[in-house]
Amino acid sequence: MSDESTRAAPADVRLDGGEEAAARLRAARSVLALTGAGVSAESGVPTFRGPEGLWREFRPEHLATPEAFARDPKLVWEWYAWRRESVAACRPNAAHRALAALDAALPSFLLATQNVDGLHALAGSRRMVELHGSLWRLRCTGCGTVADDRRASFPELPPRCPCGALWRPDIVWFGEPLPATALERAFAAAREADVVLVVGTSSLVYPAAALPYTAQSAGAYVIEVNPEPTPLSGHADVSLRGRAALLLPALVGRGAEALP
Ligand code: BJW
Ligand code: ZN
Repeated sequence: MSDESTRAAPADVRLDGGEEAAARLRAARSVLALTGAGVSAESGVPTFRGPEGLWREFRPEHLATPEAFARDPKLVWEWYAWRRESVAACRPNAAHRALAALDAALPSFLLATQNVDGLHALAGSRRMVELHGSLWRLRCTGCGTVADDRRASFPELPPRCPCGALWRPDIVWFGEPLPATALERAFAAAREADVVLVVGTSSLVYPAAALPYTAQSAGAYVIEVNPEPTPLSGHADVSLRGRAALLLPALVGRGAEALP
């Protein structure tokens, strides 16, 4: 999927309420970025909620829970096989690249993503935790082996580990705990951050949604980037209304000029 329409932010792009945000980012020593499905929307990856969301067609409790997998692993795997195939054709957009540039420029930085699509890593982000797992990893329900897997298709669905038990996607479903080390790193970064960038998330799913509040309580300046208001909007120090692939390059570009 091309991102030509979003490759360059116009030089005169207006960041309503963004001057202060850019200045805070320019002055920041330690930044936490929290991203959600909206950051990949302009790469062609569907979001979960909203008019075009994945869950307009599929009920989450039918597919994204351990109970659903126990009831019908083939159905759940068909959904994931379809998503792997469609996401494999998607490429990072200007928002992913802007966050990779911040990673490269700042002394202290962490990207905590809720996304499972792998596009941040493809864009070059390095200091990153995947809070909800990855579409590109499998976990054995028997022996617990975790394996990277980018196969375009599987010989049979549901796929099986060499030990004979079923593979499941290494993704955090509702009611399951988030990976402990990733979560600890994210909350530690939230407590240390001068600035938190919250991009493309509905801020509904916990515990990830708690990160900006933790950071703000510890003194951080919170910048939200989202075309729609969310439950965080009234609490963020500034809420920039617009598409991530347009606003982030402008915000980070201005901030990046003076970064050490
Ligand atoms: C753009 C844009 C553009 C569009 N540019 N923006 C407290 C209160 C109530 C409930 C709970 C609570 N704490 C925990 C819970 C339960 C639950 C939860 O949060 N439920 C809420 C929904 C109420 N949480 C959990 O169950 C978590 N586990 C847990 O808490 O475990 C506790 C435990 C401890 C110890 C032992 C056992 C248990 C797990 C949560 C797992 C979330 N997993 C999912 C799906 C996985 C399936 C899959 O991917 O295959 O992860 S849910 C789904 O939502 C996915 C996402 O990562 C996550 C967040 O969604 P996101 O990214 O915000 O996407 P959208 O679609 O919601 O929003 C997109 C946004 O982008 C919108 O705002 C658009 O406007 C915007 N946008 N275009 C910028 N171009
Ligand atoms: Zn196994």
